[in-house]
Amino acid sequence: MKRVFSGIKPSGHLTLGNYLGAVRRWAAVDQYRADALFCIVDLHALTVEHDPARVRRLSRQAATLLLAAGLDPERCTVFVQSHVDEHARLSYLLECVATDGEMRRMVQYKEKAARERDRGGSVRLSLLTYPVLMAADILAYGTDEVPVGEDQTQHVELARDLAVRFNQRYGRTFVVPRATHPEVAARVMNLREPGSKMGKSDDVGPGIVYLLDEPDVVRRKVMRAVTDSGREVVHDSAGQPGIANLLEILAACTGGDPADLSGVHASYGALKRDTAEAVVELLRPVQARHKELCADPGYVAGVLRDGAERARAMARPTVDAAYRAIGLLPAVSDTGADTGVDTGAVLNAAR
Ligand code: AQP
Repeated sequence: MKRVFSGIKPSGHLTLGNYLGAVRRWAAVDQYRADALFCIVDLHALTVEHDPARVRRLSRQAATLLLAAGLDPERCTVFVQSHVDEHARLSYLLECVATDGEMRRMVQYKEKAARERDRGGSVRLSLLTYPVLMAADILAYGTDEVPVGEDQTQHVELARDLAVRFNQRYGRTFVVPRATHPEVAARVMNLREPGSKMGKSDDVGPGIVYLLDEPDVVRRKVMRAVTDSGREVVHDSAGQPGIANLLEILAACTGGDPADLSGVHASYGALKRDTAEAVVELLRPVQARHKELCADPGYVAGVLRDGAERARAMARPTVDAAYRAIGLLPAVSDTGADTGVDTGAVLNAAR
């Protein structure tokens, strides 16, 4: 069975972009077809200025929403990154394989660092290095596939590069993963700025639909989406990015193809009305289940506790093998050879 790993960062409230680009697929497809792990990657939320109480609150909320979206702890492992030390342990080893130039080329680093500097703030070192931590998140589990939105492609490529490099230098230790994306809505754009991704930590709030937005708030945001200067409702990402974004969202909500929706609506207003209603209906069951789960925080905490235990047991053999492969002396007596790595056995044990 394939191993799947993906994560979500508690850096803001979950958005429609998170749902259509990642979470919906995790719940509808990945947990059924693979041995799947889904992680609240809380350490990644510390790479920019943060409020500790808010990160804690958002971590709980993200976990509750993942379960509300349909992740079933009987079928997949749901856990919090900081509960499993193996992520940080492995991250340091991978930093010893990655290069500084490689990190500085990361688009998200360049964009976020520029934003921090514009605000007059300082750039945390972790903002530069977190893609290595993300590689560790993925590689620790012998992951084959990483279901993500398009924005994460470069980071998964880095994980692949580091896995290949490590294996070449120190012996085959890691599975080389690959990213998978949804066919539609792999990059949902901000409704007010269709040139920018709908990101949960963005400043342009009115252009972001949050999973917990009330129906009327969703309607208002969609009805006020920026449209383009043309009048025809056609799918043309380059010429009409605002309309193309709405068509992608509508198609993703209704299970269609955005190109097939070209010409169906007589006006921008009609498209917006249909899109708003489709989003409201899509979110309705998630919001209802979220409300139920909020009444039972002990259940969510239990899922996370069990998930962390399972995840630890899955990650430890691979991370221990990487420690031995790279040349670190085992803390306890080890009967293995000098390298300490029986790579085939480790890869199998991790799966
Ligand atoms: N707009 C989006 N369209 C499609 N997929 C998206 N994802 C995020 N935004 C979109 C996918 O959701 C998963 C979790 O994302 P994340 O928590 O890593 O990042 P974020 O929601 O984009 O949050 P931030 O804080 O605003 O992060 P940055 O600025 O780093 O992007 C991922 O699979 C992601 O692809």
